[in-house]
Amino acid sequence: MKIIYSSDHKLHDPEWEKAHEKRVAHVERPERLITIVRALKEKNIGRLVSPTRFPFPALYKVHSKEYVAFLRKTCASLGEKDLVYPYTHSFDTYTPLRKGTYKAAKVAVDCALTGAEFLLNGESVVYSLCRPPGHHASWDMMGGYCYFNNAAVVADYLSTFGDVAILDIDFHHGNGTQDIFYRRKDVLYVSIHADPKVRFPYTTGFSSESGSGEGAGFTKNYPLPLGIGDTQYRDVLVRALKDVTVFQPSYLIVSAGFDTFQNDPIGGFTLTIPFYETIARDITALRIPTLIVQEGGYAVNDLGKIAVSFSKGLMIK
Ligand code: SP5
Ligand code: ZN
Repeated sequence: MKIIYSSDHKLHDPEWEKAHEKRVAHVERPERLITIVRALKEKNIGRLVSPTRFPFPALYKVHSKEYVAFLRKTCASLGEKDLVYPYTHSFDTYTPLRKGTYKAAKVAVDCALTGAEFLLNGESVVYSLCRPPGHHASWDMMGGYCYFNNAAVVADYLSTFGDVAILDIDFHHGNGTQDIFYRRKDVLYVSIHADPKVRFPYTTGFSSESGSGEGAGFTKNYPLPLGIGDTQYRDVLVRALKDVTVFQPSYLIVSAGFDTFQNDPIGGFTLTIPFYETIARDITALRIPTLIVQEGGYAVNDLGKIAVSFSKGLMIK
C-alpha cells in the first residue's frame, strides 16, 4: 500500500488556541503525523511516497480564488513567531494562521491528489497522510483546524472520472465537505460523528440534513451519543457502508479521523485500538478503489498504534 507523506506538514504548528480568552495548548500538532509515520516505518507497513505538486485548478473547484489568495497573502505577511486568528474567512477561534500554514495546507491537498492519481492508475487502496486536516473547511472559510478541504478537492477531481462516495468517520461532523457537495448527486457524503448538540461543529450533522435540489438524498448523517463503543459503532458503520454500496461509486474517499478513540483528548467515543483494523476491513471489503485521507485524531501517545491497526485492515486482500 502506498502512503503519501511530506514532512512539509511541520511548517504548520498552531501551538495554542483561544478558549474563553485564555491560551490553551493546541492539539493539532506536527507530532501527530510524526508519530504515525514512525510507527508505520517500525512495523514495515506500506511504502512512503512523496506528493507531486499539482496545479491550482483542482483547488479552485472547491475554494474561491479570493480565499486561497487571502490565505497565501496573510501567511506571507507573518513573521516566524506570529500566530493570528483572522477576522474574515474563519468561523471559530481554534484555527490560527502561522507563516507556514498556507504551504503546509497546499502540500496536504497535493498529498490527497497524488493518492487519487494512484487510484486512477489502478491502485486499490492508498493512504494520504494529510495535515492540516480538511473536512471542516468550506468554499471560503477555515475552521475546526482545517484550511483547505483535502477530501473535497480530491472527491471533486475524481468525480470527473466517475461517481464518488465520501465516508467520513472522524469524530466530528465534516460540515465543510457536506456544504461543498450538498446540492450534488454525483458525490455522496455519508458521515458518522458525535451528536452536534453536544460537540463541535454544533450547527450541522443532524440526521435531518440529507441534501437539497438535485442532491436531495445524497447526504447522510449518523449522529451518535457520547460514550459509544466498538459494537454500537460497528452497527452504524455497516449501515453507512450499505449506503455507499447502494450508490455504487467508482471511487471511495474515507475522511479518516482517529478522534473516535477512547483516550482522545477532545473526543468522547470509546473505540479501542484493535477495532480500527475491523473498520478498515469493513471498508476494503466493499472492493471499491479507496483513498484514505487523514483528518483528526489527537491522542498522540496512541496514534501510531491506531494507524498501524487501521493500516493492517486496509492491506487484507
Ligand atoms: C479535524 C478535527 O478533528 N477538527 C476538530 C475541531 C474541534 N475543535 C473544537 C474543540 C475545541 C476544544 N478545545 C479543547 C482544548 C483542549 N486542550
Ligand atoms: Zn475531528
